[in-house]
Amino acid sequence: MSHQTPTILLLALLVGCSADPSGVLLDVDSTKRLPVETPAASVGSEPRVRTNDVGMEFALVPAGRFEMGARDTDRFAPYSRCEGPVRDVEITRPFWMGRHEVTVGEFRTFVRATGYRTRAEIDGDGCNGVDLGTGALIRRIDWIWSSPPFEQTDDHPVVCVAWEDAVAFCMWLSEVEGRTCRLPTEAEWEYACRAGSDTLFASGDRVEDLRRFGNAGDAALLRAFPVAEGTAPWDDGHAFTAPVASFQPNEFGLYDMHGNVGEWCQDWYDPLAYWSLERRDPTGPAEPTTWRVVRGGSWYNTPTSCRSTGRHDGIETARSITNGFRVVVEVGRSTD
Ligand SMILES: [Ca+2]
Ligand SMILES: [Ca+2]
Repeated sequence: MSHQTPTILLLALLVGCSADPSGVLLDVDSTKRLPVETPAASVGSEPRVRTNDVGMEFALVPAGRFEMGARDTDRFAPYSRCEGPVRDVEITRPFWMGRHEVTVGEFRTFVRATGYRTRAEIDGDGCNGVDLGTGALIRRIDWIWSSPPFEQTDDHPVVCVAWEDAVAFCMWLSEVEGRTCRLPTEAEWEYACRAGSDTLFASGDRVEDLRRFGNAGDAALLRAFPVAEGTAPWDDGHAFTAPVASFQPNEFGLYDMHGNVGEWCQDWYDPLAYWSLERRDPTGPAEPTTWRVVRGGSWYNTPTSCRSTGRHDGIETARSITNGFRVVVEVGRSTD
């Protein structure tokens, strides 16, 4: 039997750059816009994809340059002070990226193969979320990756996984793949999300265009969660997580970079990270901070929070019903 424990942990995770009223589930922050430089190859052409031995699909993201972050002139600038200054960033090597977030089914394969227990299970106190009736931030011990507070099939993105759980998955997959698998750097993530775009979303600057590309907080969420704020003025039919790849992919063939679940990245989070960002293949702050980067927003967030430049943060051991991850597979000289 589960019991509920009101907690202030989620609020304690709020840092720096937020202002999105519904962006508070795990950590938080938000908004802005920016410009980018398109990588020559692959934009506008058919994405190159592959499926690995455990059925995970990857798309090849080409090397290239882009402008990372949001400009001061961005209309969401008041919400995006941690998203600048804009940096000219070069991704010098192509990489394979999961076409979608890691699913419940894929995570189950990992657990069955290794006997792995997530941080939520080891700690025995479950996962962070909200009481859908009152909007109160709560944690329940029975909320773990295999039993979140909403229905999920194996095609849904896994949630209630901490950063360290995501890293453990990547380490296992590295052995399965025989090559380095890891979380994306924050720069790789934004570059892949933009897929050559320089707009608020890969779909353009209009918030309404996000409807085709991502599962954000919308009328469906509002029906299930009447106290939700800032929801999108449309109904995408998914109050909580949606099966991965339910929406359109971007130009790199990647699904759900905007919304569905927020995605853990490799980097430490620092609201001022861009002031000292390396130009080539940046990996974020050199010194540990308290948080790791989370990107893309989720089913619980407003469209604003799902922008290409939106940055969120979470403690490594924190787990939320809004957060999951996707995997990068490194390539060498060959892209096979
Ligand atoms: Ca939705
Ligand atoms: Ca996502």
